[in-house]
Amino acid sequence: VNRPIDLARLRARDKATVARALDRADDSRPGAEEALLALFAELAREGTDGTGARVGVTGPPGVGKSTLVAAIARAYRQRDLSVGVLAIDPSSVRSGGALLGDRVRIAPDIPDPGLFVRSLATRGEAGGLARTVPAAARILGSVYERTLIETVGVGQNETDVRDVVDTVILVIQPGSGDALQFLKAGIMEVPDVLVVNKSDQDELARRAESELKMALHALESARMSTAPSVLRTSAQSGQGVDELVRILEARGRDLAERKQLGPLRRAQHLRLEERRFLRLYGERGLQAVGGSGRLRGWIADAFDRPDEARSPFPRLSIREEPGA
Ligand SMILES: Nc1nc2c(ncn2[C@@H]2O[C@H](COP(=O)(O)OP(=O)(O)O)[C@@H](O)[C@H]2O)c(=O)[nH]1
Ligand SMILES: [Mg+2]
Repeated sequence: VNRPIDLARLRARDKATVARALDRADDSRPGAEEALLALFAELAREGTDGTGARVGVTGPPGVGKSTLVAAIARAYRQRDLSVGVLAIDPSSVRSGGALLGDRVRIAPDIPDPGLFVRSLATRGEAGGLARTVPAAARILGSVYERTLIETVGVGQNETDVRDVVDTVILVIQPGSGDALQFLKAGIMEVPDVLVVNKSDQDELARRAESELKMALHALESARMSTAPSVLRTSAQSGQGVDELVRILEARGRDLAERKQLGPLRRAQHLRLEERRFLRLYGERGLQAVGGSGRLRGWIADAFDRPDEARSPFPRLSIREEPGA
């Protein structure tokens, strides 16, 4: 567990080293948490901690998320950007969708040192890999210029992908009124980008797109939230993918120029860690550390001093069994 990760090799995107770092994110043995904090501390010291942009691709099974992720990854590579891909596979959801790197061919014939793909099985855990996914996203985001994360999800996001990426893409397919209904009912959070994929299929796609635009316009005026970009793609033929990547890149530049990325990542981290603490120790644990104000302060302090490799949580003053 404690064998150190060779940072020079990690920075050089040596795939075996990246894989080992990701294993560390998915390790729950004693000492693994400390090893992970030590890794982040080293990344923070050299200024590469989470510097890359992260994009989440979410939506119901079978809409073409994996195919789209592969297409976006290719478009990034054409722009000479290095890409890490994390496909979160909820093994509990058996459906028509293919697992990335399985049916969907993402990698070119020649091995590409600038492209890394990893799948993670969630084994149906509540909250979906509460520790692993954020840590894996942070590692990939420190090594690659762009990180893509595929998760299944409609309605409330089981995998908290919103809190590990800078930009959320919701993918739907023509003729599926579900997403529209979810959005209207407020069950589903409004994504940053809405993609109607499989637009090669028929003009259903066009209709879906205009219906969505209308619904979102209504939502925008009702809630005064920013309307997402809506566009049609065919992940299979590649149509619309360049425009999607332009939208993603523009959003990345915008977040950076308005100095919003740092605060966004910090707020995400606080939410994730507070939820994780509550899952681990429950309300009684919260009382034991002196309430949520104290917990948040501690989490924020640890986050603001990553180079100190501090424990993310205050020490519990009474012993609690995890899983309360
Ligand atoms: N016609 C058409 N089929 C697509 C498109 N994108 C994906 N598919 C197909 O839809 C099926 C599910 O795709 P997949 O990427 O595995 O979906 P996921 O479950 O959302 O990851 C596969 O058979 C794909 O080949 C598209 O743009 N057009
Ligand atoms: Mg898939």
